[in-house]
Amino acid sequence: MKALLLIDIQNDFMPGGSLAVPGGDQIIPRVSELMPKYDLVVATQDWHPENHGSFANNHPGKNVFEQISLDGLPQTLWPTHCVQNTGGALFAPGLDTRLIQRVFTKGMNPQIDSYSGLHDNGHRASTGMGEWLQSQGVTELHVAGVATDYCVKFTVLDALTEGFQVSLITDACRGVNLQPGDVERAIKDMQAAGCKMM
Ligand code: VGL
Ligand code: ZN
Repeated sequence: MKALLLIDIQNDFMPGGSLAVPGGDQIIPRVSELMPKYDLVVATQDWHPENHGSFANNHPGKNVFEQISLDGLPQTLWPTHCVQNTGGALFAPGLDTRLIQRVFTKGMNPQIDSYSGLHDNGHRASTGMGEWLQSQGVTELHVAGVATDYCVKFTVLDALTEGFQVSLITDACRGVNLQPGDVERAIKDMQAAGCKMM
């Protein structure tokens, strides 16, 4: 079985949000057109506590987009975003959440970030998504969302490792591009790992 996997389509990643992904809102019409075509639609939601270690604000003297070490792992510092139970963490308006069967939250542990929807960045804990998809008989994933160069990429790589067939719906994804070319490099990395582009 095939499922549509929507990554972090949340207000803070849309234009005007605290960690806006350029053109992030442009994927909504495309995603909305696709959702009814799938028997199973699953979404991830970045869901951080206020004291999360990925927020520059929680590291006095450090700036946004600086690199630090967080509990032994390299970590990019981000603007405060997707704080649990705030408007920025809500799914973007226009996304028909009634068509989403399951939501997997990630990034709750203040000591570690979780770009992938399947595991945290240190592969220390599972979100349960891979196991749940397998229990539903899902073998194939079509992925859309933000950001192509972070959460989309690491979700795709983990899903491939766990044995899913994965395709990226490229016109339904947008990236941050902190460095020019990051999105293109992310797409190459995903392709090299076995992801198809559609
Ligand atoms: C994301 C940075 C920090 C993403 C989430 O959804 O790609 N990026 N948290
Ligand atoms: Zn985050």
